[in-house]
Amino acid sequence: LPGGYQWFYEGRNGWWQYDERTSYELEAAYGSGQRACEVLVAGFLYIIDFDRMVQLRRNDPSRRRRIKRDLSSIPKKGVAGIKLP
Ligand code: V3L
Repeated sequence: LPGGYQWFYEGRNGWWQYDERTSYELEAAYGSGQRACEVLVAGFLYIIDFDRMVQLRRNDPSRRRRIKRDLSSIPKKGVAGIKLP
């Protein structure tokens, strides 16, 4: 993504980077000024709320995670559930 940025979602004790395809979807929606968008990840539909900067499972909004757009160089757990070595 431009400027070395990436999208992250919250894990138990750190941040996970979104997979590449979803990152591009988020970046396109965010960059075009949308306040929210919907993505399909690992079989679940999630609402991405850019006002609150959270991800919510569409059929169970109590499944909520913080998200952020940050430099790809920040400490992270891995990418989309695949742990960094
Ligand atoms: N991209 C990939 N997988 C996701 C995403 C996403 N944006 N959102 C949720 N899941 P929930 P630790 C995460 C997975 O929110 O040890 C991590 O990727 C989510 O995976 O209740 O807590 C790890 O694989 C979870 O397995 O809808 O940091 C795993 O949690 C499942 O969807 C453990 O990470 C339900 O998440």
